[in-house]
Amino acid sequence: KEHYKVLVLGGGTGGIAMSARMKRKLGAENVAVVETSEMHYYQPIWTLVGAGVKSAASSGRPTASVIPPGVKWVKSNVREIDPDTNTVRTDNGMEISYQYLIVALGLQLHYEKIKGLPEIDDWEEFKIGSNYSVLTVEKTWRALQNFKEGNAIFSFPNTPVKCAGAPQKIMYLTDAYLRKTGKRATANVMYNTSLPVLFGIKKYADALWEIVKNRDIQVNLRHNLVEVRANKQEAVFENLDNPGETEVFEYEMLHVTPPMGPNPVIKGSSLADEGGWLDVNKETLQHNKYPNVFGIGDCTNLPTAKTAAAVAAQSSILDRTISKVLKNEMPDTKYDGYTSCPLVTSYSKVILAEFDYSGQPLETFPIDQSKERWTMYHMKADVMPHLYWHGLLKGFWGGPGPIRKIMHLGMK
Ligand code: FAD
Ligand code: UQ1
Repeated sequence: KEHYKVLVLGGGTGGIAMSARMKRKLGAENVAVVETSEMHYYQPIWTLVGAGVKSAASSGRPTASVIPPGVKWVKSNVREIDPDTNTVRTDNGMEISYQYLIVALGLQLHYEKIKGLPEIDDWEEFKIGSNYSVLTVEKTWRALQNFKEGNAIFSFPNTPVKCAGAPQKIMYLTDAYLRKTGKRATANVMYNTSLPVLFGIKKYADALWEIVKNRDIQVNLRHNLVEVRANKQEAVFENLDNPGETEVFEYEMLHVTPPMGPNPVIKGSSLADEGGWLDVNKETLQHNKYPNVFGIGDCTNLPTAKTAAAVAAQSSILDRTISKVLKNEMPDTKYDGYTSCPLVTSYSKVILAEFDYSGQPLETFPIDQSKERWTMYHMKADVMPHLYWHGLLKGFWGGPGPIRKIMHLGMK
């Protein structure tokens, strides 16, 4: 039986960032991370992969290359967490005990909950794509290229999602692509969302409504994708305001955002809240029942939008919380719910949404970020990847809080 002072579950964004920070604090030999995947992906770039701007290959690096040197990589799946005995069991039969546990297992995609959705190998034939997985993101670009005329439909499920802007970013890119290739006049671009709003934060929603109006995009609220009849190229949406009632749309291209849910390993443990998400304190990220357990990222029940930008801000808070706990002191730094979503609205423009728990904008730059800007597109496409691989994953980037303070000096 192996034992580590700090055991990290999940080697995604939050898990690697925290492994780097814990190595710096405690030494590499005291830290282990459990992750089964050979590859680590920078998911935010998939928006641009689906639109043909970047390659899928550019989004991934070997997991071995992102685990901080000296930190132990347990290459297996977490099967069971037992916080009462401080033990984790893995699929390859290991039992690992820990003094402190950091849970960063992400969320689960549920493509299988959409009835009739074909095997991925057949998606090209049936003109389906999805930016949400590395296996399907290139199918989006194929569907875009193969588009002739008809409906381009973009779905948003009736569950919490990661990066809530992504389901519509690819729609704006599709609209732009169809204009560029002269196909827009015979295309109907349609956003069928389960939500009652276009975006959760009013300032940005107002800007987006203006854009969909100007670009002749049709928005159908409270429409939930429940079935795909691929051989007829039909998508079936449930009317959430009138359960049981469905509407069938023909499509020439369908972008699927799958239903999402909590990680099953967490859901099946005493670490979960009633919804199955990791139950953490929303200010300190310490578990609400087990004080030696901490959480970060998409797997948690933190009431903010699930993004890598949020993980960045959470990583510096959690670093500080753990420092205090190690010294038997009370955690003092408080997470404000900071999250960000670069809303790509064309091949050269981004609205940079940033907000916190209050649902109010919390913008880094002293300009109106609800305006479409080229500078923000450049940041999303060319700066963020470096900030991710060399800043966030190395434990050096803890979110833009300090930059925001400098930018707003003397302005507030
Ligand atoms: P993840 O990075 O998903 O990591 C979870 C890890 O846990 C994975 O490596 C997985 O293999 C592992 N795991 C799961 N179960 C087990 C198990 N049982 N045992 C062992 N390991 C396990 N964020 C932004 O900030 N800006 C954006 O513009 C943006 N755009 C996005 C666009 C798309 C299309 C997508 C899909 C996401 C986007 N995001 C964006 C969201 C961002 O990628 C995630 O919020 C972020 O990666 C969450 O990090 P995490 O560590 O919580 O989860
Ligand atoms: C961010 O920190 C981050 O994580 C590295 C992202 O994920 C890719 C983002 O999309 C954004 C917008 C931020 C916030 C950073 C700044 C400079 C506003």
